[in-house]
Amino acid sequence: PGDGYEAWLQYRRTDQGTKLKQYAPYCHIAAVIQDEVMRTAVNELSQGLEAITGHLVDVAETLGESSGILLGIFGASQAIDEAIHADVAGSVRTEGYAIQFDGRTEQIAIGAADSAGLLYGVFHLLRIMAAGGDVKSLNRVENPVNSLRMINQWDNMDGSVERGYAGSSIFYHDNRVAKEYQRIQDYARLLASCGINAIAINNVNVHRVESRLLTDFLPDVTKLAAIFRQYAIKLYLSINYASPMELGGLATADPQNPSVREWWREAAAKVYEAIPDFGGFLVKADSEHRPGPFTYGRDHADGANMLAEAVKPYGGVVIWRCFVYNCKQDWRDRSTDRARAAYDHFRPLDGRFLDNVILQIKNGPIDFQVREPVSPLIGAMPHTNQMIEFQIAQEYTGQQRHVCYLVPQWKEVLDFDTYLQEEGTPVKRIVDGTVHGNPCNGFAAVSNIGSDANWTGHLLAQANLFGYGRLAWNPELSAEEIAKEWIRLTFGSREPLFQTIYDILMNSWEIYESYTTPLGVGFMVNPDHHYGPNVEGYEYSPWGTYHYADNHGVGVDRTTATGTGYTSQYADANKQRYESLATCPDELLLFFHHVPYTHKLHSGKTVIQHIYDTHFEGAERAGQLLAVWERMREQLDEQAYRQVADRLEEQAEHAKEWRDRINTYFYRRSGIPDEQGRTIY
Ligand code: GCW
Repeated sequence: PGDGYEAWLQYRRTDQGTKLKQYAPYCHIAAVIQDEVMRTAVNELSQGLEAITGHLVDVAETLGESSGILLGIFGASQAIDEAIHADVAGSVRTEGYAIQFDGRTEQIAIGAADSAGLLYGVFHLLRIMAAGGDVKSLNRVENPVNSLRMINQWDNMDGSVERGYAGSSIFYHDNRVAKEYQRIQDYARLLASCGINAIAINNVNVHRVESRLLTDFLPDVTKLAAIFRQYAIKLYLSINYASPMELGGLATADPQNPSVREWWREAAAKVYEAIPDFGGFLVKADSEHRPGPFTYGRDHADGANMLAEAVKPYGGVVIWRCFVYNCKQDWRDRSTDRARAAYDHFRPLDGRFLDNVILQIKNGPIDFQVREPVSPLIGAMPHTNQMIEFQIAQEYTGQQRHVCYLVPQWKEVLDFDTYLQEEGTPVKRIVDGTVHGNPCNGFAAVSNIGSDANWTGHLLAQANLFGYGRLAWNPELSAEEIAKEWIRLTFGSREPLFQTIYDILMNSWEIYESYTTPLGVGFMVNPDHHYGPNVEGYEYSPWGTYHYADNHGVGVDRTTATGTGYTSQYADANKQRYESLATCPDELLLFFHHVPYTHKLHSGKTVIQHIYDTHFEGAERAGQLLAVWERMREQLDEQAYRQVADRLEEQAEHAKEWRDRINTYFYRRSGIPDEQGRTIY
């Protein structure tokens, strides 16, 4: 794939320099362009078809008797109403589409209820064609399962990206909005092509300059909104809760203060005047030193509702993050458990939030670790809109220097049965709104892109961005299908390359987990930047992320019987499962229990032997990734080969560092030798 810039939209098959003539009959498009998103859809389709087939494409208002592709909005296009049966059309919802092939006319019809649906339908068709797939059997309706499918940029205006591992920001530099509009548009296109429909363009940690995106920089923001609008993506801003003071010169940011409320109403009015379809505000408040309502003796509902009222007249929403915990904890204090914090803070507020507030909840109770249980807050507030937050950026999963395909992890989270309404209440059904029937819901995730030519630093990390979008659209897709789709579009389907990349992706999370933190205990990383092993890096810090390893054992007792009581935040079936050593799954053992090194896992191994074995095996498997990749050299474009090879080389070395640090630490603590007598220092 060359430098990787076109990602999964290359539309040229790397495995057969030849164009795909089989699709030439479809190089006629009929559409009556009604708005800019529809224009985008038509442009994407004609450019895509030209790239795929090598034929010129013509666009007209009708197809007549010719074969080709018909695009139209139901009720507005007679041709589409004739091509797609009313019953089928009736099952297409907002942003959905029907796509079908008519064998008699040799026409492909894409019909939708709105132009966004057409755009998604076009990308669907292009995905099939670019992979050389069969269009003659097309006959389906697709509706997005989640209404909000959002990306959070953690970009700062100085050009840095918080937890960014792929260069600098494409949105800002030198405390200004960057004027690289083409790049931003190319990003919008990538996002829309996998189903994303919302973006917050600045870091949730909003500092002084970024606060002014709401005011001084509004003309620039308006320009960015216009770029994303073409791709049916709504723009949101992260706001600084203390803006009425920092920007407005008020003496307080108290949500009950009338001048504060007025300040926000005016601020919202100005934003909506400039950007009538503005999405709303994303807020990190009273978290990690950010200001919030606590200062004034108010709670999160007071704070969120004040903002919600300000955007309500325009149909805007407030997305309020639940990543709230005490980051100045005393490590000596064994009664405070960071894992409990989100639930303890928010659950009592259920029913108090306005209906245009959405709580954004991280998938796990701690912080995007390689392994965590599912946050018990998800689904626990039936009268409140909720959305789930994932992190595509690999902060704790190798920082895009190690390969770690995260879709399998996300799938586990989405499929997790909360038992909140008896058996069969998985996270995905809560997040999509079906369980509680709440109006606003969906997915958010921290982006993994930056100014690097290939967007994500590690070329294989593109699969995570793509996979996130596809999963937000339809959480039923499997990690395997998504991986295959991405590989086909990015590298083609030639063997053995295809299978090799597939195996690398599908094994990568397990490999990464095996040489890093064991059995769900988390952290053990270097403070601040979070890259690389440091077993006690956070052990005596105020951040609440401890493992309590001593000479006898390791792990956090979060049971209700003898520990922090965190297990009682789950519905009974899950509480029982985690509470008891007999049923707690091995991979989460140390998250929930403090056990001796000699404790036997369900696997039959002792904890200490498990640590040794996984670390030796994990580092070895990391080394093999490089070896298999090297064998693919002939089949790959040199640039793409190099890029991944360099990272795999670093991973292989760094995995050894992890192995030796972790093994040595636990060997010195426990004094128990490895059964196999391998080298531990
Ligand atoms: O994962 C942690 C990160 C912080 C981040 C915070 C959050 C944006 O280390 O860099 O801040 O989470 O999610 O707010």
